[in-house]
Amino acid sequence: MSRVLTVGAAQMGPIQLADARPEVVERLVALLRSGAAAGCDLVVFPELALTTFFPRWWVDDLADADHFYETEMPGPDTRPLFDEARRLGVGFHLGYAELTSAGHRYNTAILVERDGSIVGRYRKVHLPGHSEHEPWRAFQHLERYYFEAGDGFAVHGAFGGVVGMAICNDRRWPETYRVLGLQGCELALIGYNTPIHYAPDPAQDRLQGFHNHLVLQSGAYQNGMWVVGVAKAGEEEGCALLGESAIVAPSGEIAALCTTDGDELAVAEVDLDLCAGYTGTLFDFHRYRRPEVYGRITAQRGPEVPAGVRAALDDNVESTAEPEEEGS
Ligand code: CDV
Repeated sequence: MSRVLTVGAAQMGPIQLADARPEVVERLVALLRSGAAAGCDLVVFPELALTTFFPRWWVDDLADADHFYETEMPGPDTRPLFDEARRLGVGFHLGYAELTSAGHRYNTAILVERDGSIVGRYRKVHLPGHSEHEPWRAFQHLERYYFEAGDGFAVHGAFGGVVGMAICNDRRWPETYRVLGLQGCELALIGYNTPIHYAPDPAQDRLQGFHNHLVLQSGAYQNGMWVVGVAKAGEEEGCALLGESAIVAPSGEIAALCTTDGDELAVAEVDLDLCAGYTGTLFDFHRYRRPEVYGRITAQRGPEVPAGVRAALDDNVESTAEPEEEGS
């Protein structure tokens, strides 16, 4: 059986506060149709693809933001996307804000097969930003206020292969790809909303595009998997979002790239059998990894410099200190 899929990275231009959900879904349906015309089996939409990136504003009462969340999937507004997917025989991946019946809030993505059935759901693990109002920022990044963290990375047997999901900031963490890779992931789908301005360290602003491709490409290569990174891009409510959505091969090479900041589809032929060229050789995890050597350290939350090394560093600080002047 052929394991070559045609995959579309369906980048979106900005979604403004005033844009109603049905209008946004119409844009998604239009991208899905473009995907069908290009022969796509799977179209990948960004993180929070149904709304503006609302964590950029503070609200005193979380309930005032309820309208940004989906309480069912599909719901009345999103059903046309599912219906069109089934009609066209094109699957999709969609990021959205989820509010559960128990009142939990997640930054979520789902994977939908070509028959319109949901085959997987993922809740973002690495939540960036802050949880308190920080008025000094040009705009907020309150994901830690609006969402609870998900609790794991899973893979799904879908589209004739092994498919995993991650969301935005997850893509910067090597653990994301490795945890997926250790479960045999061949195709990782990752939507993102990345402001070009990074308030805690603006020196990183000029590097946003470089860092984006750096992590997508290294994650793909070091784990022998295809990675599809898809942006919501452009000027959204005064905040410039990075585009440069890309489909990356297990070689680490970019196979398809978006070149605008608007709604745009970049398409690639994704041969899942290429993964084995890496996972069966250089990155044969079973043969070459040494989990018994790095297990204790990787379980730590942060750097814990061993006591002996800390003492040596402290000695070094003392020995390089300016000698005290005689007689002082
Ligand atoms: N939506 C995100 O997760 N954005 C982060 C920004 C805040 C750094 C990102 O990693 O792109």
